[in-house]
Formats: sequence, structure tokens, C-alpha cells
Amino acid sequence: MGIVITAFERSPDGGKGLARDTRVRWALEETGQPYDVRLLSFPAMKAPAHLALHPFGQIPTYEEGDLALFETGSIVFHLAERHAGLFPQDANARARAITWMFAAVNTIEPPILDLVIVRIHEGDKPWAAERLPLVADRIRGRLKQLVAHLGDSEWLDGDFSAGDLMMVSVLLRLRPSGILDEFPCLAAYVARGEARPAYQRAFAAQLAINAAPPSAG
Ligand code: GTB
Repeated sequence: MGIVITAFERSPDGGKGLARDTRVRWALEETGQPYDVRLLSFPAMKAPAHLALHPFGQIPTYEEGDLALFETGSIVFHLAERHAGLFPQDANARARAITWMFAAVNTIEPPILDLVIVRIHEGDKPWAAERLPLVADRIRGRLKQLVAHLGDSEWLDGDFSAGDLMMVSVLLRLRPSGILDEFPCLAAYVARGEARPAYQRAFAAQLAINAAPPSAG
């Protein structure tokens, strides 16, 4: 069996590439691995067959022979470790690339997810309007620090790596809020990631599913 990942049957973003299968598709494209996609409805994501692969009933998952993985950080790490293209050869540079992967999901992504939660899931609560600017400012604080590190560099640490793939993917989620554009250095960094041919292929593949007209019946 080749590589099979799961994705939303139809992403709520209508094909903007914000659902997390895009980062796995991107890593697969960067490392030149062919893959198939199994599309899941929301009920199917919560059914026992999928819960056996993903204990939290989410997408994406990754299957390859008798290996089944969930968590995008782990899936991208697995691909980077097994195939050329996402980790540097030098052991210390590789350790730093892994550090940036963790920084993306552990330091930058949490406040960005808080913003999604307060805007979408808690938007009708009486305290949402008060909480929103606090969360937005927490994100701005982190982004200022990231800008201080990135400076004029093209990527976070030397050549493009899995650390950049994860960081760009996380920052992309901010675009609808307008906060990313407040930081031209980071907006340009994200645009460099999106311009990579592997990202373009990944984006087009998810768009083909999510922008297609709903099938009849
Ligand atoms: N930490 C896990 C990982 O990185 O793999 C998180 C996985 C996750 O959050 N999966 C989401 C999911 O399955 C899809 S990506 N949600 C359904 C559920 O939990 O029941 C999150 C996402 C969803 C929709 C948009 N969007 O429409 O803009 C963007 C991102």
C-alpha cells in the first residue's frame, strides 16, 4: 500500500488551504512522495474506523503500510526524516530545524488558535469583544519576536526546512484576520513559502476537492 492521508470531504474554508491536510500534502510534495487521499465526512471522522487511526477524530491522518500516524507535526517530521528535502544534512542544523517545527506548533500556533476560538466558537459570548483584542495583541507580541529573528533572511535557519514548512502553514491561518499583513516581513516570508512549486501543487490538490461544486444527491 502506498501513502494514504485523510482530509475533509469538504473543508469549511472552501479551498483556502487552511485545513491541516495542506501542510501534509506540502511535505509530501517537497519530498516527492506520491499519495492518495481518503475524504471523510464529519460523521465518518467520529466513527470507530477513523478513531482507530486518530484518537481525537480529526484529520489529517497518514497511513503507509502498517504505520498509521496522526498530528501534522509528527507526520511532517516522519517525512523529513525518511526522505531528502526537508531536513539539512548537518546534525546541528537538523536539530535547529526540529526546534523551529516545535516553535511553530507550540509557541506561535496556540495564540493563533485562541483567536480562531474567540472569533468563531465564542463570538456570541458577552465577553468575546473584550477578549478579542487581548488575544490579538498576544499574537502581535509573538510575531514581533519572530520578525526580530527572521530579519532579512529568506528562511528561519539557512535553507528552507520542515521548520519553515510548519511555520508558514501556521502563519497562513492568520491571514483572514489581517494581522499577518501588519508584519510585511512575515507576509513576505509566507508568500515565499506559498510560491514554492511543492506548495502550489499541494494547494491545487486540496482546491480541486474543496472548490468543486457539491455532487448531486
Ligand atoms: N494538532 C492536530 C494536528 O496538527 O494534526 C490538529 C488537527 C485538527 O485540528 N484537525 C481539524 C479537524 O479535524 C482540521 S484542521 N477538525 C474537526 C474536529 O476536530 O472535529 C483545522 C481547520 C479546520 C477548518 C479550517 N478552516 O475552514 O479554515 C482551518 C483549519
